[in-house]
Amino acid sequence: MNHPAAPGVSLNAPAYVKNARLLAWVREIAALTQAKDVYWCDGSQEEYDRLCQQLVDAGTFKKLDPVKRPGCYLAVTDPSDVARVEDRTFICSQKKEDAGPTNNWMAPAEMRALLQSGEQALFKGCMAGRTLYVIPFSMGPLGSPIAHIGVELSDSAYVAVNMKLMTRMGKAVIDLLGTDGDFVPCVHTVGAPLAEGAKDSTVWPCNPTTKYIVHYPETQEIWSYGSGYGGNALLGKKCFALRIASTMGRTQGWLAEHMLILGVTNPEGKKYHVAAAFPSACGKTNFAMLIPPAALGGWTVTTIGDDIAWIKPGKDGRLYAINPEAGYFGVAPGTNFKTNPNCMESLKRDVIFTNVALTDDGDVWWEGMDGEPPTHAIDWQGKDWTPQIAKETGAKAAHPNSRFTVAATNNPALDPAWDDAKGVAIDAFIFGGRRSTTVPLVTQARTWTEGVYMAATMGSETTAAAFGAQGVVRRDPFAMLPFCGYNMSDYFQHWLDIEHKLEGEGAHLPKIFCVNWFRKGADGKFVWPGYGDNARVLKWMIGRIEGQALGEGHFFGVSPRYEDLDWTGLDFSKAQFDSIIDADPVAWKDELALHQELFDKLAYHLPTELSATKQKLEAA
Ligand code: SAT
Ligand code: MN
Repeated sequence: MNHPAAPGVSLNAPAYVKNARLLAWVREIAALTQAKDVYWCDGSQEEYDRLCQQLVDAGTFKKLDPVKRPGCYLAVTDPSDVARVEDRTFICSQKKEDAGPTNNWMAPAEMRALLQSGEQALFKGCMAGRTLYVIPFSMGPLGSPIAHIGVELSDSAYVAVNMKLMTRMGKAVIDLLGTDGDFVPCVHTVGAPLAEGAKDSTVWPCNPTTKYIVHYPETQEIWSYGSGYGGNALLGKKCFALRIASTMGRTQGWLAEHMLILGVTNPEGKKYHVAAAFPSACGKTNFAMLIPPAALGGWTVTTIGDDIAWIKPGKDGRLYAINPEAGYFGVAPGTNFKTNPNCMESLKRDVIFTNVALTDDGDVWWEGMDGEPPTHAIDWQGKDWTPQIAKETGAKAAHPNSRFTVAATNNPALDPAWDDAKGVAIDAFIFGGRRSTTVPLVTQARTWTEGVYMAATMGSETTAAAFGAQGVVRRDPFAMLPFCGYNMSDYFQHWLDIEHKLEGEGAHLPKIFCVNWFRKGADGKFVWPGYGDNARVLKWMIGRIEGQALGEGHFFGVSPRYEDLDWTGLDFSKAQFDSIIDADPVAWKDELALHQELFDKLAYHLPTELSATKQKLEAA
C-alpha cells in the first residue's frame, strides 16, 4: 500500500475473491515487484495442464514419452540452484536470542530495508517482465481444525504447478478464506527481472549469486528471493509448514515437525499410528511407504505423510496428527522397485521430475533405478552421459538431490485417513539419523524426558539435500536443525512441556524410540537390510506399546535382544545383529562429549532436565 500501483498492472482478481486483506496485499506486492500481470490460480486440472504446456513452450519442461510416463514432465535447473540454501536462510525475529544460535538472524528492520524498502531493495521491480501468480493453498485438509492457510505470490509457473501437486491449492481455499479469513503471506521471486521486451536467455531463471530465504515469525511472513528450487521456493513446505508453523505451535500449544506419519496394522487388524523424524534425504519417504515382508504374516503399512506432521492435542488427551501437504517432493536417486515399490508405482504417471536424466526414448533415469543403466542419456546438466563417461569422470546422470513431485493420491499405499480433518492419534514417535557407527539399531526411551533427550542430541551424516560438505556428522536435533523457526532450547522446553499438557479420558503420551538404519561394517557396507525389513523393528515397537515385546535395559534406554525380533524369512545372524545393536562405552564417551558441545552452544534457555539427563547417562 506504500507503493504506487505498477503502471499498467491490473489486479485481475476473479469475482469470487472477497478477502480485503488479500486483495490489498496482492496489489501492494504487484506494485512493489512491478510484475507484468497478475494471474490468480484456481487449482483446476485445466489450469495445471495449461501452465505445464507453457513451461514446455518456454523450454523449462520437457514432456516425457506419453506411453512410458503419461502426464510427466522433466525440469532441469541452473547448476547453482539444486538444493536448500541454509546459509542464506534467515529467521528475522525482533530479538536475536529468539532465533537462537542455530539460525541465521538479521533484525527485521534491517532485512526489510534490504528486501522491500531500501533504495536498492531486492524486491523492487524483481518481477519486471514476469507474471505474478497468486497461489492460495491450505496446509492440511480443507477446513481441518489442525490446518492453516497460506497464499504464495510467485513469478514462477514451475512453483505454481508444483504447489498444485504438493498442497490443496486454488479457488476452494479462497472460498474458505471468505471476507476476513486469515492467511500466511508468502512472497517468492526467482530474482531475475526482465528488461523491457527482453526474453529469458535460460530455461531456469534464478539469481545465481543472490539468495534470501526470510521468515518474520512475529508477523508470520515469508519472503524468498533468487532460487526456484524445492524448499527455497515451494513456500508451503519448509518455510511455512516448519519454520513459521513451529513458532505458531509454540504459542498455541501444538507441534510442527519434520516427520512422516504412517499407519501400521497388525495381522489381527489392530491399527497404530507412528510419526518419525529423520533428516532430509535419510529415507522418510521409503519408511512411510514400506511394504512389510510377507513372512511376518500379514502386517501392512499405509502412508499419511512423508515429510511433515502437524500435531495437536485432542480433547481426549491424545496427540492428533495431520499431513499438511498433499504430495511428495522426494529424492529420486536410490528409489527402485526393491527399495520402494509403492513409490515406483506412484511415479508411473502425472509426475514432475527435476534434475534427473533423460533417456533416448523419452523416459527418465537416475542412479540406483532398477535394471541396467541406459547406454546413453542426457544428464541433468544437458550433457551426454554414458556408463563409460560415468566410469571415467564420475559424472552423475541425475543430481544426487534430484526430486520427483507427485500427488499423494498416486500412492497405492495411501492411508484412507490421509485427508481426514481430525487427523490420526499418534502411538509412537521415532527419531533417527544416518550414523555409520555408535548409535544402536533401535532403542526405546524409558521416560518422556529421556526421549526428548535422545531426539535433542540426535546426530546425522549430512546429505545432498542442502548445499555444503556431505557425510560429516552434525547434530540435528529432532531433524529440525534447518527448520526450527525459533530458539532451539525453547523448542526443547516446548517438547518437555507436552508431557504435562495432555488432559482427558484417554490421555496418554506416545512412546519414543530412537533408530539408526545406517550402521556400517568393517567392509564399509550397511549391515542392516533396511527398507521393508524395517517392519521388523516396527513390529517390536508395537509389541513394546502393547507391553508384550521384551528387551534389555542399558544406559541409553531399552533395546531388543536377538530373540526379541521376528527373523522369519530373513537370514541375519546374531553376530550381525550384535554389531549394530551395541552401544559401545568407548564410542559413547565421545558421543556424550559431542552432546555437551551441542549443549554448550545451546546454553541459553537449555532446559535443566536435559543436562540432568546427560549426567544420569554419564553416571550409568
Ligand atoms: O528442498 S526441500 O526442503 O523441500 C527437501 C528437503 O530438504 O527435505
Ligand atoms: Mn524434508
